[in-house]
Amino acid sequence: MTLRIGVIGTGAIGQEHIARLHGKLVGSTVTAVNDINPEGARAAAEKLCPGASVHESGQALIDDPNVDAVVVASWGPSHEEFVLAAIAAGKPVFCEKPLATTAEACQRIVEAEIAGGRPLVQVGFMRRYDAGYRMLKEIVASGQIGEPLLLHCAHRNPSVPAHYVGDMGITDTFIHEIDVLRWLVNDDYVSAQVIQGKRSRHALNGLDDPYIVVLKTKSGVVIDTEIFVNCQFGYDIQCQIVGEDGTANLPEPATVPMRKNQIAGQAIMMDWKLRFIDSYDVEFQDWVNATLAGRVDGPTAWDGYFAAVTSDACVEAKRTGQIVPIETRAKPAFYN
Ligand code: NAD
Ligand code: ISE
Repeated sequence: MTLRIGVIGTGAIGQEHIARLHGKLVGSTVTAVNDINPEGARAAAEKLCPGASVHESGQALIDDPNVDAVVVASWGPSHEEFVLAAIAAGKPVFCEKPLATTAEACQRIVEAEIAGGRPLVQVGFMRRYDAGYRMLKEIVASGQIGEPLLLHCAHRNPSVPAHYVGDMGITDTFIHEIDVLRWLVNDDYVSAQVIQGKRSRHALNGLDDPYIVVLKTKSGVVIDTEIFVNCQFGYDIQCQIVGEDGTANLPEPATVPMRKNQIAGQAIMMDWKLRFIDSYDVEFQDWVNATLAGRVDGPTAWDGYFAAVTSDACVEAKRTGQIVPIETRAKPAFYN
């Protein structure tokens, strides 16, 4: 059986996902697309999934009888509307991160999914599917480095586009660490603190850049993460776990060591699309397989809600300079 998918949002990641869902992966095809920029949607369909319907609205795409499941890859503020509409139509929906831009909006999605009575929502936290993070998780779980005590992480982008403003360093960038680090150490967060760095001259649009976020978990693990989205030199993701008996680092992506022009070294990637390309493929193949089997196996709406509560606390901590508690509702049995 083939899963017929409609994709809302045909920008950077929408096009990446269309290409993998229409031709690269097994068991899926893209039958419909939509974007608020209709020209962009038409061009993406022609190039990547010829013959797919180009709908004038996200709702029309969701209502299309030739769409079995929906992928939401539009801007964050539009996610809630489309995920709720897919739930109302009883269609499985994969939503790119963030699930929604506030914890209240994520809570509405959680409540709608529970009221519908069956799991339908998966959130695009693809780092859980990355081979490097999976190896790190296995090392933690095996006890080889003892209990994790501290984590030192960094999320660096060479630069960001003009529409990247305000607290997107947390809501759009750090949200990846918020999800994957909690999954890695199998613990939830209890507090957040943000320490501003000296502002880079490359930080435009009034952006604060760089800064450090410190999260503390229930069991006492302290996690510091540098967010630096104008670092210039590359797309650089770091994660070191300090355990009772040793340390473990996220492996660097495999690139060829070279010696040239008096330098011995390895190239650093510049583009997030390439850094996690394999994990997107694994993530979507897993989603297609589970959806065809009537399940959600990946990060759930509850994970999206938890990330949003944490992200809200980080934004508050950044604004106030205080240590802000992270308090969520009790996890519904539906997500156990
Ligand atoms: P983008 O700006 O390149 O593309 C977004 C597209 O959505 C644009 O074409 C825009 O016209 C369209 N759009 C916006 N609002 C819409 C609406 N109401 N209805 C229909 N179309 C709408 O952005 P992007 O980099 O592709 O990011 C899209 C989403 O994917 C964001 O939520 C972002 O956080 C997420 N993202 C995830 C990853 C990841 O690694 N998982 C990487 C990049 C982006
Ligand atoms: C982007 O949306 C992503 O998800 C990238 O992984 C992240 O590095 C970047 O900062 C975000 O804007």
